[in-house]
Amino acid sequence: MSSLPTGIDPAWLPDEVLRDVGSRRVLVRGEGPLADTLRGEVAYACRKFGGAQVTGDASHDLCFDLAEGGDEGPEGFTLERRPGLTMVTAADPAGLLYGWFHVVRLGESAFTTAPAQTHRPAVALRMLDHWDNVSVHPVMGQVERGYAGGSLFWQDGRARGDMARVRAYARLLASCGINALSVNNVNVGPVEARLLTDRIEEVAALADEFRVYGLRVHLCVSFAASMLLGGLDTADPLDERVRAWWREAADRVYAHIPDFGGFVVKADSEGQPGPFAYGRSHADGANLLADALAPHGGTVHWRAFVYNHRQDWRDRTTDRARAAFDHFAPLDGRFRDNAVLQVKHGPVDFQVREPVSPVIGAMPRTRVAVELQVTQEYTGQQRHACALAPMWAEVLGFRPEGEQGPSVGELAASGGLVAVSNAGDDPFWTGHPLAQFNLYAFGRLAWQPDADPGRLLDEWLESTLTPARTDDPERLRAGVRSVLAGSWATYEKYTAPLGVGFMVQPGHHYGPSVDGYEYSPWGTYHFADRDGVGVDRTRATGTGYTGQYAKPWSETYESPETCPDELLLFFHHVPYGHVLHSGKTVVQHIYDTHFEGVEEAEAARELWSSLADLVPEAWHARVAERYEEQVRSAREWRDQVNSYFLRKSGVPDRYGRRIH
Ligand code: BDP
Repeated sequence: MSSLPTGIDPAWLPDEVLRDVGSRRVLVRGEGPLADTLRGEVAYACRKFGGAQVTGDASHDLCFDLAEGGDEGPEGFTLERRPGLTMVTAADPAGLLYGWFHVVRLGESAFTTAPAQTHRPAVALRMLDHWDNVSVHPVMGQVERGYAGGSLFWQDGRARGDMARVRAYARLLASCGINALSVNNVNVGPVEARLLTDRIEEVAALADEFRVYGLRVHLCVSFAASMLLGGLDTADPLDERVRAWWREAADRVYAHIPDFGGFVVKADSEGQPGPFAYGRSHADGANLLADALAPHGGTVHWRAFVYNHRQDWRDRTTDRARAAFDHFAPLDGRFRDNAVLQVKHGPVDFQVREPVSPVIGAMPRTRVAVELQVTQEYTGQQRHACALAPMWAEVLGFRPEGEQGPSVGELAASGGLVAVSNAGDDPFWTGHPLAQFNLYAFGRLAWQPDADPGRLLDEWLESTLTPARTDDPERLRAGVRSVLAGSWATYEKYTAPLGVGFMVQPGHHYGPSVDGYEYSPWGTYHFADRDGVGVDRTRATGTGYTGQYAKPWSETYESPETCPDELLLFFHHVPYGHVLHSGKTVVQHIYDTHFEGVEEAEAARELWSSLADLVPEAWHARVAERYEEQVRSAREWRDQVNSYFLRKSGVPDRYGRRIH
């Protein structure tokens, strides 16, 4: 029986939330590692709160049982109440384990008022990518774009010896529905490349911890592995020696990890090797690895984040936003069944506001996974509170073909929902304690893409800071909702305006630098001049990017009249005096939102400080410290962005506020 990790740091699922289930008599039926994990959960909760785990015919008031013929599907479960008995049934033990976490979330109502209900994940693959390096990178640190300390998996150049923390992480992830993860960086360094071959045992040790909570482990591999590790002189996907090398590599991996999930590949992107070097397509590249994995039931996740990062900024016809579609849409139908194209949700790079990537709707004959960024690279780096669930809910609800077509959440069911994790070995897991909500919400949205972000926030709050056990539950609830629910909108207000993106410090991407990337080759421009700002991506006069969308979006975005305000500068270069649908001019909107954003951040800081009596001290202090930095940084953004546009445009603020 697996034992539960105890005494590990604050996150959702503190012991306290086990009280309602831990005081019952609980029966678990079913065999195998996941059923054992469930028994371990039950035993732990009952030990803490005076209940009992019973066997055989002994009387009980909570029962987990396998049942055939239900409509839960794999991983789903049904909960029913009969007089004196709450029953959870599922087709497999994974469903029972998810059912357990659901009962924990319901708490007492699972035994009193909860109606009969069936839950099944809408998306089969719900995955986290970790951009963790085994060794510490001189510039990026150990976790690329990580803001929560070092890696949870790798320590002192090896897989961690003490796996208690890894096990606790597996538990947290399972409790919010995540069932897969990759354990190393997509930018595969020479040390990390060897995880595929002579260091596979370290990956196997991690897989052992995750397996018992129903998570399959994946590995990022270098497309050039046949050269780097295999001593071949080529990585050409059509070369028979290369194909044989990958087959053997996959065979070895599965000999160590029978339920290995598959490979994740970043190729021909930001310096990573790829099939272009051999004149081959990305379908050829992906299929090479898919074929090696196929006999074992593995999947290759091939990333669509392919673009030229050495652009000539003076050439306004090159458009980074176009790149993924230009590369991949023509390849639709050419990928193997066990190849998944993993597409970032926006066309550029995880900005605070982007349109949905046109690739997602353009590949009907390809399995597509949608990639989100839980780690807050461009959204405040876990120093700013920025709850991203509302953004993701918008993305997942977007319908690329208009109202009659499927949503992004529905399209992602073919390949999965994937996100870059924000967790590390920080005591609060995510650096900013409130950033835990992003991790939690991602898992829950991957399970149910149309879940309401507000409900998820409440769920997370109830199972983390347990307001019901405090002196003033309503004040705590209202306070946390108020600081988090609108925090993405607040962040957007004081950073890059109207969808234009970037304006961040180059390299580390924290804090403002309006022209930071303006004259660099990365393809992330705002084109502000004395007359106006924004990127003309229209078919009529710009880069033609709007033409990558199906109707109605191709038309909606083409015209500044119909383009939504929040994306105006993503699609159009407009004069500062252009009047938005809101009735404001672009430049006045910039001034107003930047003042408002700072005021909102200041108000959130004050509100948080008023919750000191209701939140554990260490938690409260850590968040308070982050708010100091958020307010400082928000003011810096406001001052730089506003003064930049005042100087460029020469248009004064209509309210005469001081602009530095
Ligand atoms: C960008 C990050 C970079 C990642 C890249 C990726 O700045 O560190 O390697 O995405 O997704 O956002 O591959």
